[in-house]
Amino acid sequence: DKLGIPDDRGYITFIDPGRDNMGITFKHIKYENLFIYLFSSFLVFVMSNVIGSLISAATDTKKVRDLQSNIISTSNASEITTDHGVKISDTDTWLKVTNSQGTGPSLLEDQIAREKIHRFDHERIPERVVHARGAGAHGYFKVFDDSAKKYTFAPVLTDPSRTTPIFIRFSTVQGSRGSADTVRDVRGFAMKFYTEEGNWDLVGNDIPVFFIQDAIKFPDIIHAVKPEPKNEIPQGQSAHNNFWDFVSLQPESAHMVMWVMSDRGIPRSYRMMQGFGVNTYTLINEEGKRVFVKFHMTPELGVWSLMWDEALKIGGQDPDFHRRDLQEAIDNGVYPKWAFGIQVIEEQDEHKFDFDILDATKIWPENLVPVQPIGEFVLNRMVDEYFPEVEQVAFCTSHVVPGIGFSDDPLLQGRNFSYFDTQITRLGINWEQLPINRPICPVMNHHRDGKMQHRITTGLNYWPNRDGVGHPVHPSNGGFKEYAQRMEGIKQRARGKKFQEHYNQAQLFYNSLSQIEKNHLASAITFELSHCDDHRVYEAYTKLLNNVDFDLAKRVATSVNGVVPDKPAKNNNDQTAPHLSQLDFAPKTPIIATRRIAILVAEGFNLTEVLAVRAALAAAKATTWIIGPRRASVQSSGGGKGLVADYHYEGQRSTAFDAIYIPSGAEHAKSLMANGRAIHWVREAFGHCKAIGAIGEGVNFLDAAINLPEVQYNRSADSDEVVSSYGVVTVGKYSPSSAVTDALTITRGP
Ligand code: HDE
Repeated sequence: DKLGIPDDRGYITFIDPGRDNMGITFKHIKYENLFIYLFSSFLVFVMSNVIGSLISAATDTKKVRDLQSNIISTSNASEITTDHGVKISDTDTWLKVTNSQGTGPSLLEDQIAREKIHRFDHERIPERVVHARGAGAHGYFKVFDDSAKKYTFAPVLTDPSRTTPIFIRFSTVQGSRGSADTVRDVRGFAMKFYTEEGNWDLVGNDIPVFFIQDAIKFPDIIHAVKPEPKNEIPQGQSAHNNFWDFVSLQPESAHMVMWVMSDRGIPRSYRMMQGFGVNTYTLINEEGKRVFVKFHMTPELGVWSLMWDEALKIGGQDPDFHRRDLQEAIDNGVYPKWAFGIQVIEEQDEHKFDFDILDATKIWPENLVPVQPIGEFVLNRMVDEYFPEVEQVAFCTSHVVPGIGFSDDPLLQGRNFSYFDTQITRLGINWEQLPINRPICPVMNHHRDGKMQHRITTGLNYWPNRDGVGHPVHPSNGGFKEYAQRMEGIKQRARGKKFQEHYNQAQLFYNSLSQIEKNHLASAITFELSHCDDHRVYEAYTKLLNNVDFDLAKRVATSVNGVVPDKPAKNNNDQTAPHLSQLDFAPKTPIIATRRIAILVAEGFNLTEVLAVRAALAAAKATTWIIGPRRASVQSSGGGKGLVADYHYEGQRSTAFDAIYIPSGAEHAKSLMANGRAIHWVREAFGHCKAIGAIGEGVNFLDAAINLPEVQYNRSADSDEVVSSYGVVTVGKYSPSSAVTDALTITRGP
């Protein structure tokens, strides 16, 4: 009723159509500023369209264009045919010999029905032996400058004029293809760079170390963690006897176990995870000099995790939580972004450290070897079809490009054999010809035939040949050349001397965590060992834990009937290192972009206020969802038309959201108070440490639901002062002042 009429303070409210994808925004600004506002809106409109077209240019990478030639749309070819191209007149009825009733035996002669069933029977391929469940997206990679030139001549890492198309597949390790996303596990972070010099696969994880030092142990650790062989239980979990049995007998896993049991094991989003190449690789520069390198990916949004209780619940409520989250962010144009960094150790410094730099159970602490940011990458395009892209993408650690090489890291050496091999079982020998895997640069060689050969190559198929075709390329013209490494040694099965020490860095990691993270870690190990019923297992692990930390071991052992130590098994020298605690990654200015905010409403809520808060949140690129008593129109105060709820209270749980906002409105607050599910909504969110905001009568509801004396509220109906305690932000009266909207756009804390 006040639209377009300046109020007594000279403010005017008007509808601003289409500034964002919510369609309508209410604006409330000073009358005399109206012209400036509209002019600036026009500029924003023009600029966003210019930026929009630049973004779509970046989405359209050379790899995306390459894939287009394989895309067939069902919408522009509406007629159905057999695989051999004959049009089909009936897809619903098998050819039969019918009696007078129209029934009778089906005929094998029906080649159309046979083809349909055959094709269906063979739709599945073996899932990955590990990392079976995953999600993937396209994007691009760019370096900031040529600062890495002193280490490598690889243009992908040194040429700032290049935009390299990438594809990333995130995954869990233990569960099968249909398992839940939010289980406690390591996450795969596998990157394919489609460079002009060939594909470079950086197959990493969200944790910088690994369970084992030597690749020959991989089948053992995986057999131990996977569901137990006798009954295929448990799915998507390491909380069972066999896993803890193995790690108690394999102390080199102690460091990695600390990481997986920390909050890193239950990320909030793939977009909020660090990535690590884990293994030690090498870089070679134009002078032929070699350095050791580790690769780091650091998310712009910070490194955030779920609470364990949330993770458990989401596992049932939305098993696709992380997959959906990636899709939602990309669909909303808030593209996930990471900085790309390298840690470098000169060859002559290889033995300078008290750990072996080739041991994948060790990090290179950043106080000793800082990460140098050299570039960034963005994911900006979801796949067109899951199977041909995410399921058929195949990574190989052995795929490097000139300027990048391997090291003698014994885990990497074994991986370099395993990945190619496993793709043959999964996809067949010609897997590199699949659209998602084929390089964007020319491929030419004398490999031939094999199942599902797609190329038709004319000419000679061996080298040397009389035509001189398909010839090797000199390194000065881009031919791959291995680094000439001096070698001398004894052939034996052995591990390096420094590979024998297993607890220093497990301790370093634990020491570097905040108290909250330590508590979570202790609870996680307690949960896991509580699920082991063989006393030999939980006794052995609690005993081992005392080598990491005395207090931790005591705490866990007491809870799980383990071996409670009376003194530390190993001195704790209290050493810490930067960037091991997730808190070190919190963005300096909190970012609310892509966070999901639930607006809890009942009949009689304050619409103007909800629209204003919603617009403020949308401007900060958060998404808002109306949760109401029914998924239909919910009236606003004074019987207004209100809004259509996105979900019924029962249709979504608080676990799917990062924060909740409860608007004012007397009737609405009363109804919420009388609704057990609504009360559960905010209690659960509070228990999960989420930000909760309330205004006016919404505060009364909040107070009734979270009846804790420690939480302070602003209940004063005429005060717009923001009171914030325990993540609960309240204000008596809504005003369009920035303090209120700023307060409501806080992200949740750690
Ligand atoms: Fe893997 N790993 N791995 N792995 N790994 C596979 O390859 C293997 C290891 C990682 O999204 C398999 O294509 C061995 C470390 C990711 O498609 C297989 C060893 C790291 C993915 C394989 C390791 C990883 C895989 C199964 C011990 C972090 C998923 C399917 C030496 C740096 C890639 C496949 C995707 C997948 C073998 C250890 C990461 C069997 C032998 C360490 C992200 O080849």
